[in-house]
Amino acid sequence: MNNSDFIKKIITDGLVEKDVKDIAIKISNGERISDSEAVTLYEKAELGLLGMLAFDVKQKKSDNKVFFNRNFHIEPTNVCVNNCRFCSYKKTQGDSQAWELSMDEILHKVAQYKGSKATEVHIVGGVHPDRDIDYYCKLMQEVKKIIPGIVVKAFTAVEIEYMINKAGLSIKDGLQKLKDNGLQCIPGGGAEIFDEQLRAEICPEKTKSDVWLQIHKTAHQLGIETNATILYGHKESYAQRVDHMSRLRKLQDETHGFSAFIPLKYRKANNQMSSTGEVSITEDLKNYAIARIYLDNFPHIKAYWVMSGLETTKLALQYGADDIDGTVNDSTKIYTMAGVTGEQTQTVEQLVDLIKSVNLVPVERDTFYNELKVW
Ligand code: V47
Ligand code: SF4
Repeated sequence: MNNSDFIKKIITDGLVEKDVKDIAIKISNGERISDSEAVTLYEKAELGLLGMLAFDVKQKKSDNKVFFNRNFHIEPTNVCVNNCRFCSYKKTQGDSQAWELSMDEILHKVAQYKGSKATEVHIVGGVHPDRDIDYYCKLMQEVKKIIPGIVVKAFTAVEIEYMINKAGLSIKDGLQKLKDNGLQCIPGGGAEIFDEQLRAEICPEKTKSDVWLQIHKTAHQLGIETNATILYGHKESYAQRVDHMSRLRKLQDETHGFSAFIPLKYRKANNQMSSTGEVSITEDLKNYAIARIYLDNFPHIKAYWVMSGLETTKLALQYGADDIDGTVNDSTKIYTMAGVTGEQTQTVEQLVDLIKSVNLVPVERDTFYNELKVW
């Protein structure tokens, strides 16, 4: 009896409600579930069952493998023209916690990784009012001069929209210009929650949902792979989480340009939505599992260890995630400023041990999921 048959037997013999049972059988047969079925899973399915189903889906996609890479972040500035209510990171110019690194300061940070085995630099920050597309093009060129082989994964759709508009370019021409100057992959930030009404409440100034999707669609058409995120665990309903994933699943059917989906749990410290609180770890696991099941056309689900912490990351690997991001090297402040405590850097050996501790196989990858080494 294979895994899926075993799960089907448990579902059929066990005390699972009829509607959940029907959806579970569909999943173990490899069929796509509908939006309303995903909402039913959120509302009624038992966590253990979701874990079994999601792990089976993950195994069919990536076998026993769990991916990670050697990366570091550069955050040029936390000065931002927007004012997202959940953001603990943004500061106004002149604030004691604001930083605006000069080109030289950024390049000095990059130079520290020359000769290291890092394969990716992840550059994101606030939307600075005085910086433009030419500044960022020059930055990417200079980074490549220092470490020619490094992959530049940079700028959320929010930063990209601002620099392209400022330059008076179309999305296509702006992205082409960024690509010509070194942009190879776009991270998944800025997606937050696509529901227009809730988005207007929690991040009214930010790139609108259809523009975020249009930027990623155009990137895919130009051959730039991207990621997608969801910010969950604040004021959103289950239907709004599913609506968010539904828009991503539709776009992915068209372009196949997304590599990974990254659920980001809302963290409450030092921002304007603190009274909302944070959801539990069981809610995190449920969310990883349903994302893995629902987004059947996404190759990878990432449990970003910097955000979720090492213990929850281990659990997430049993609930459908197959990627944990990279070494990071204490180079991002987004989460510490939002109250995440714990490790901010992991050696390759520590990431390998984390994955092995849940009996899965660590695979070091590059940005595009080419396998570099099975550990
Ligand atoms: O878009 C901001 C989130 C994102 C908070 O593509 C918060 O591989 C929780 O997108 N609580 C940026 N989340 C980070 C991001 C990312 C990170 C790692 C890897 C990749 C990738 C992408 O951080 C923002 C926003 O959704 N965020 N504030 C907060 N208080
Ligand atoms: Fe600016 Fe990003 Fe913070 Fe929003 S989440 S205020 S866009 S830095």
